[in-house]
Amino acid sequence: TRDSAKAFLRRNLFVLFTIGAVALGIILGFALRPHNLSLREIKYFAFPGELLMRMLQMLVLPLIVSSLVTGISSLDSKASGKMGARAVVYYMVTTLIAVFIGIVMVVIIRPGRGSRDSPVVTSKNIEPVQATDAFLDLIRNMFPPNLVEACFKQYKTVYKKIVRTRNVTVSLNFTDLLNGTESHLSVNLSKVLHTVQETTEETVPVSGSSNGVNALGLVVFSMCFGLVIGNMKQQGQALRDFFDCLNEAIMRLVAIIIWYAPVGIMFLIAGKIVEMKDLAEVGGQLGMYTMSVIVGLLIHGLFVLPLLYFLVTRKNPYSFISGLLQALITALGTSSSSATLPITFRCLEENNHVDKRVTRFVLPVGATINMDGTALYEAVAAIFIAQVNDVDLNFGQILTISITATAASIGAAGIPQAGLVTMVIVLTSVGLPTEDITLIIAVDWFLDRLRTTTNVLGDSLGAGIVEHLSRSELQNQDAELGDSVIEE
Ligand code: DAS
Repeated sequence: TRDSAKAFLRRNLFVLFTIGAVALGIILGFALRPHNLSLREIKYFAFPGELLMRMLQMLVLPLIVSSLVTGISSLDSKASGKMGARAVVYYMVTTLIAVFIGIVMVVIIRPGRGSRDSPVVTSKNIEPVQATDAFLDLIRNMFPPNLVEACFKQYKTVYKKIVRTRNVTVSLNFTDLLNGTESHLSVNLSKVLHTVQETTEETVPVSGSSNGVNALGLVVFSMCFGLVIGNMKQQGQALRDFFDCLNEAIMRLVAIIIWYAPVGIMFLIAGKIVEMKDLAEVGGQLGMYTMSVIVGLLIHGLFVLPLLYFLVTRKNPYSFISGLLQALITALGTSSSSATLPITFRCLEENNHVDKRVTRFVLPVGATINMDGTALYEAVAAIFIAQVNDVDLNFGQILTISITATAASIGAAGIPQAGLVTMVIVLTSVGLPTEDITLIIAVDWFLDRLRTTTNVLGDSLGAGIVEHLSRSELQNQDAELGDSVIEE
């Protein structure tokens, strides 16, 4: 009992310590705002947070490879095939539910309403990219070399069109819902998009594609490699031991970094709060849009996913979620599900005791292609932009948005604001003006954190569900292992 009390304290004391760090980060951020620090000063101030991101990113690629290779090679191909199928079905079902929730929210709340006069864009000589081209382009680029690069290329094409029509100034006249006053938002597009491009360029290398390898391609390679050495029986034993040891070593590094995480998260949050625009600038429509996304994510993350977990496992989902708090807070702080992956592993294996053969297989794949929060967000944002442009979407277009939002979430890398980049696909698929992404940028840094947390929650509950559904295969494997040990 002394050990269990110690473990309980270490786990919960630590989570409380991290929650305290988040609160401190928020206080520190608001305390520093009046000092109007320059971007450069903010970068230096938030460096301890950047340090945490880089430490975690350093682990992501070796962790994905070692856990997938070890996980798959330790299962016979029949078991891993069944487990993989269960994981993919779970990913698709939960992502489509998330998109559906998003669409219901944005249609009911209608944040984009009230733009009495349709937006007046002074010069809109930007022909929308044909929806079919964008969609076919997306399918063609779905797999390596790299969907993120493909979206970025797409994004750049659109961006060049906009910049070519230099100094396009979008002036939107709409009633500010909260204050009921006439609002007028005019923004010099090329300048803002340039900033967005810089930000995106800055974040895209972070996805582990900095050394030219992209996470999605790596997942596919590691799964194939794991299957092959898993079938090499004795001959592949040395490699299996190597990757098993590599995985163990990475997890020990995580155990060290996790003690620094609260400090890093504190500075990440404080830095973002210092940098964010004045909330007063966030017009009424944007406030309603933000609320639509938040309510949608809460419904999906706190009701739908836990209900699904309960229906399948008959266990209390909230005690399972209480073991994930450290990972959820890290996702909130880093807004990167890839960077959070090492901590997600640790929470599931140490706190929730999920079988390593399941986590090593399901988590790296989930963190790369299962993003419920992002899918929900892309659907809400696209329909919000349609509402602001007084475009009435028909059923076919809403269906297209559902499909492209799902595809865009699969393609989004687990890096900060990846969802903003892949949003281009969804907007072009229904011919909506992609430059209107600038309308939602002001709140994206905040919504990104919430949707990333939902992504991590979806992956983690998925691991619990897949483990429950695969318990017979796992028990058979244990029995076989047991027999082989007795034979030896
Ligand atoms: N930040 C992404 C992630 O890490 C999600 C997104 O940008 O939509 O999951």
